Amino acid sequence: MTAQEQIYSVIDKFAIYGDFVSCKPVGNGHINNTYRSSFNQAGREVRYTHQRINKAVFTKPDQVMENIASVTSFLRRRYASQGLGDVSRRTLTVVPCRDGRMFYRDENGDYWRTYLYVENVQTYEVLESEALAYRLGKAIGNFQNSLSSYDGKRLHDTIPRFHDMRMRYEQLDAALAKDVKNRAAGIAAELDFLAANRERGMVLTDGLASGKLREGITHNDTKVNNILFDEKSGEALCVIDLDTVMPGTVLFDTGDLIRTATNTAAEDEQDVSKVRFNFPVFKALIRGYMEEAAGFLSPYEKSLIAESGRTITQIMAVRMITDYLNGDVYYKIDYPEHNIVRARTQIALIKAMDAQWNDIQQFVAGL
Ligand code: GN1
Ligand code: MG
Repeated sequence: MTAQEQIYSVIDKFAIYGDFVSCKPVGNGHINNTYRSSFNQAGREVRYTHQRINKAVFTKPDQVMENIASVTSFLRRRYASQGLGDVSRRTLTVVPCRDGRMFYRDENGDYWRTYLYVENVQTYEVLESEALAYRLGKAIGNFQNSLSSYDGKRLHDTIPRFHDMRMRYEQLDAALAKDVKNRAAGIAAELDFLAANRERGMVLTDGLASGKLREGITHNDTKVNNILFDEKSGEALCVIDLDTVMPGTVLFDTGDLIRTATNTAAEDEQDVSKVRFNFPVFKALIRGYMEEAAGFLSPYEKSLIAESGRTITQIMAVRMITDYLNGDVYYKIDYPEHNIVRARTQIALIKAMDAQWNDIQQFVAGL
């Protein structure tokens, strides 16, 4: 079987009508494999996104799909009831299998899913424009605000304690104790930095445990390149990559948004001198965010907005270094140093935030 025939045998399980034209791998996720297909439906081209779900990371793909279906159908109803147009471009649409299931399990035990492809959109790895940052902040604020009225059944914890800093540090400790690749000695400075910041990093985890932070719905991966911008209007339209929607504090998402939108460099920039905290972008981002989120955030949540950006950047550094020490078993890598390069950009970003910390806090407090 050729690669096209192989992929077609999977795609054919989904309730797609029309004639198959082509399919190719796309995307730059660290976890799943993504493809885009094109069909000829009665003379019109219709495109779809297909993904093979990483079963080492998502051990309960059926629960992942249940979460996604719950959230997307809630959002679709809400956007429609608000009279918003273009609803199928504002949230992902799951295309079920011909047998009605939301996923297909192939002969290797791999799980696949299909979405309508959202046309005429653009994504960004690095955000330079304040106008786009403002729209991005609004989109995530709106996403959180919309889901704050979610009334369906509680979502599954598909990756338990996903953003639990205590657990992530315990995983780092375990990786360090084994040091299977003898890499620890070469990254003493990074390990020292993480050790010095350990207690401070617990604020969101402890807040959830004590009830000072409310449990809501979290996307858990609101990095800039997971938001689709309309090609024409520039509106931040759709939040994609819903694999990790789970119960959690909304600040996980606010934090990941800050982490990725304010970094002047890519997550895996090798030249750390290019990593700076983009203050004008941060201001625009949080202005847009607060327009949507101010109404439902508690005073305590508001007080932790900037801290959430620092904390989520830190948890990424912890996870990337853990994977580096474990011999790169979790994230996809393109070269042996990839994980430590990613971690170094995170640490550089935290240092850049710290250099302007008072101004950052003052700006948020002043809103
Ligand atoms: C992974 O799905 P993807 O590749 O965008 C990771 C996120 C990290 C992100 C860092 C399930 O996301 O938690 O923030 O990489 N997803 C999972 O870029 O671990
Ligand atoms: Mg993801």
